[in-house]
Amino acid sequence: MGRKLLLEHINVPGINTLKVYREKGGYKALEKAIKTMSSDDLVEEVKKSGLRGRGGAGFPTGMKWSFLAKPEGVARYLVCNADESEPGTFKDRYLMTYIPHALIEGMIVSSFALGANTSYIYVRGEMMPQIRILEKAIAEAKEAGFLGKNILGSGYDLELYVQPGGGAYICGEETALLESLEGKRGNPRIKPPFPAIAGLYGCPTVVNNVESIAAIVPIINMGGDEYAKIGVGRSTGTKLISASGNINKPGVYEIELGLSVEDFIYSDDYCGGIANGKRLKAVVAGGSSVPILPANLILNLANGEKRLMSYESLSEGGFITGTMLGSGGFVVLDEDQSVVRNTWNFARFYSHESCGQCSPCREGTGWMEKVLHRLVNGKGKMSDMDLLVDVAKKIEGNTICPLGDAAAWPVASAIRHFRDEFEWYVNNPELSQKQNYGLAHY
Ligand code: L3W
Ligand code: SF4
Repeated sequence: MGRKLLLEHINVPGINTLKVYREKGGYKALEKAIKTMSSDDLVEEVKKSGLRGRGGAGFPTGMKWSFLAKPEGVARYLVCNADESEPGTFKDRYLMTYIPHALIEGMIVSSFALGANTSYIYVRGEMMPQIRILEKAIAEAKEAGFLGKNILGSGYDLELYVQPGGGAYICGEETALLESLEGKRGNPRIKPPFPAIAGLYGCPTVVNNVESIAAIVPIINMGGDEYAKIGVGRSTGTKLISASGNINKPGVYEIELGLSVEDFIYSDDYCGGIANGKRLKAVVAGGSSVPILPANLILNLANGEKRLMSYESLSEGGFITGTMLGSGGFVVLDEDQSVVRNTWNFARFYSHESCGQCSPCREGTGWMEKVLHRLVNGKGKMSDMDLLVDVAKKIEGNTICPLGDAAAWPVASAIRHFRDEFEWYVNNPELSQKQNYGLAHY
């Protein structure tokens, strides 16, 4: 088992309360930051840690913080992206439910580092229990003098608000989130300008994921250099993984980056192997927005190499053989699962969630869904696979926000790695409507 920095005390009864959280060392990072460190020291520590955004893109957090514009007399904001909606991803909800003060402490330390006096946690609208939990934790922190005016006698003031989200997946895209927070429809903005220059109400804003902000607490407690010793290469620290699908032990796990994908799937410390003794067919490693990774690119690699749970190893070979660590939504498919049906399911999701601003995404996601629908219903043609790849290529890189790419990659990669399975649906129209492809094929 690797080190636990975020979930070390997750099973301690009452860890959701301020009292128990403090007994376990909570709010020490805040005291250290506010009493002994400057804004610049804090940004430097986060840079040294090598922390990369845990929401999906993996952008270096310290670098993002250092991009924040600081014009005289203009407010700055920190906004936490808690609009967790990526299929297969439930780690932020877990953190907010069971150890909410980890996020609140991270928010206060990070707001102090960025010079923000008003900060927001934008929580997915469906997560009402988590919204209440966070509001309670904020009230406790305020009562203890960790929020509000003159925090711990430092002269620093911070108000922290929880905002329920607009109820659409696209509101998790950072600029759509800011639009929604401003009370408008959650449509993504064209970047640049990035939020670091013009974000909430046109002011400099940092948007960070829940897990990224919670990770600031151990980074300040242990120091950026120590944090950077965990992990592999440019993938430093620990990462929460939401594991689901055909595994024996679904759940949220904290891993040290650099663990092998094989160990993560088969070790009893984590997923505990494939359920019912089946064989591994494929993994979708980073929520639904990433290319699918077939078993032959995970197990028994040449020269005994290992595919690692890291930003680099999962994107090795780029779009051709790689996937992405993304948000850490790790969905495992066994030999009985149909990649074609799975791909259609994802396509349906993106077609429904496209905000419709750009034509390639609005039209392309709809067409991919329609073509995949006819394939799984035994009405597909041999030319459909090339048609799907063509549509995916026309979406990729031609849209305002990453939802377009996120819709295109799973389709294109599924056809690349599992074309025979798509062809089976065309050649077996009768069976394809009734029978699970996996069972029929293997
Ligand atoms: C200032 C520059 N800031 C980049 C900032 C930018 C953003 C961050 C990363 O997409 C991914 C997506 C999904 N000056 C900057 C700069 N920044 N250059 O860096 O930006 P970007 O555009 O690479 O990504 P993104 O828009 O944050 C996120 C993938 O995550 N994903 C989705 C997960 C969704 C959830 C959810 O449930 N809501 O987790 C999953 O894999 O496909 O690739 O802050 O401003 N020059
Ligand atoms: Fe909207 Fe899709 Fe364009 Fe993103 S890529 S702005 S979701 S239409």
